[in-house]
Amino acid sequence: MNELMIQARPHIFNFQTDASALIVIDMQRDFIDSGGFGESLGNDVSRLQKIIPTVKQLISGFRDAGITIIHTRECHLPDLSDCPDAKRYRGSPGLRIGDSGPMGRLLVKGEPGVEIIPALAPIPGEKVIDKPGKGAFYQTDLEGFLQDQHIETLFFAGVTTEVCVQTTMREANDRGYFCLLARDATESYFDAFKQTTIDMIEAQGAIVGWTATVDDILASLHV
Ligand code: TIU
Repeated sequence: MNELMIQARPHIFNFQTDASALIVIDMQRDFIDSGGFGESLGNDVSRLQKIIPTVKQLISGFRDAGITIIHTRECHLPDLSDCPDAKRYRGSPGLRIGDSGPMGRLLVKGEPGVEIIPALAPIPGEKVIDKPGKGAFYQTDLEGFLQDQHIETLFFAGVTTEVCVQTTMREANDRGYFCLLARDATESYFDAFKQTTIDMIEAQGAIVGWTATVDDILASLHV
């Protein structure tokens, strides 16, 4: 497979499609729709809805190019045995993880709020990783899956930029993966946090990884 090239920041990013995967982080109703976990924390969830079209475009392009796609969902077992008190009793949200809201129990596996939004739903064959942490490597089979598939390069999209996306990207970077964040396919509840996260990732010669626009990523794939 030929090496492809993206006009990325802070400099050009090279990758091979057969050694790459796209990880779409937590595009779940609980973060994006009204009445879920994100809103219970006091956030304006409509902010995250802006990126749905670009994430969709990115997923379609990767599907067309035959590149591995992985979706993650932040969620817990119904008995909350994988949700430490330090997470559940953080702050003073309107509803806590495990409490019942309009989309079922917040961040509990099997409940409607945990589902990925219909516009970005996985298709058969795409891996879905349920994760109890902010990072997708913590207490999941992600690392083994990537090793089995001989993946070296990870593309990232999803929410929120500075929480689950950045945590997962840092975990991946430490494990030796080349990481690129699609800057217009990620969003935060806070403008400044999104921008600062992108700046941090790119700084010091791509200390955590590279960033690029969805158009530039897809241009490299000729899709
Ligand atoms: N998926 C993810 O980022 N989980 C969060 O809790 N994010 C917040 O910004 N709260």
